[in-house]
Amino acid sequence: MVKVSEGKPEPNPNKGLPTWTLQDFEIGKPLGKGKFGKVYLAREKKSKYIVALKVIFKQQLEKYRLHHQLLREIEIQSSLNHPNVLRIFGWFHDKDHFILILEYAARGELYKELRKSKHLSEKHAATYILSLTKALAYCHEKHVIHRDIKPENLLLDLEGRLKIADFGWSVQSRTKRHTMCGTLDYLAPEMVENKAHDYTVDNWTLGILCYEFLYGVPPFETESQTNTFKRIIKVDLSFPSTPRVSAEAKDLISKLLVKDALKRLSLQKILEHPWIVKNADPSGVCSGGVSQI
Ligand code: AK3
Repeated sequence: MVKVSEGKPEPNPNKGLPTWTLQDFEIGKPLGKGKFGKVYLAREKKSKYIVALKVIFKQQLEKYRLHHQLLREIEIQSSLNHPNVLRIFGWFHDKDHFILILEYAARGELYKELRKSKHLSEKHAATYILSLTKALAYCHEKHVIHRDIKPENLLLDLEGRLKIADFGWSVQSRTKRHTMCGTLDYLAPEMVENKAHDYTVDNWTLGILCYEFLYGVPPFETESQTNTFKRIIKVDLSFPSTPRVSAEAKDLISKLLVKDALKRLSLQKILEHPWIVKNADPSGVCSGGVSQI
């Protein structure tokens, strides 16, 4: 992959390397619709290599002035190499589109699996949380904060291995950061209140996801943004009696959904947590079926 300098594309960013065009690919079925465009299954004609192509409308990028953000995503994601982080192989553009060449995740969005089965078994939930924790520990080591982890951005490969995707809102930073917007459900209190934040926002999100995997809904969901905001800043957390969830799982969630960012369980401590140790498959592979009930 090609490195892009932060914010400014080089006059010829591909310097001597082959530049891809849409003609190099056979385009297959659409895999999903995201912000700013569609994702297609595709095959590179010469190598027959299967990839996913995310086609982004330039007009949309310009409207929201997000060019620099897309280039930052490409730079950050191409510097990451981890089994639980979706690879970006390259990018190109034509008159109207930016196209990202991505690793294909054959089993698609975890979100769909969660909606289909309502909630996951403790085994599967713990395995996904373990994979996510490992991926985030790797990202944080490289000073990358994802900041937009939610079920829609979690993909599954053919074997059911979790892949974090879409680093569009990520930052590479050693210091505290401000800003951003979007759906509130997965955001830490310091982010919804627009305060300075650091990599511990991703730890909060792990608590949210762990809850959602086990109960099927995020913990602070309400009918309105205002009320979700209020519940997040109060950390208004409760555990329904159904589905039945183990005390150890609730213990982990309670230690992640902590208002004081410094007191949230560290990623290392998550790896050692009894619920993870007891339930997670260290290989990270989740087979076809989902709920145990
Ligand atoms: C299987 N699906 C950033 C901006 C604007 C692979 C867009 C499968 C899939 C698949 C992005 C993305 C993505 C990965 C997942 C694509 F910065 N990286 S999307 C659904 N099923 N296999 N990929 N989906 C910005 F300007 F704001 C617009 C982006 N970035 O969309 N990145």
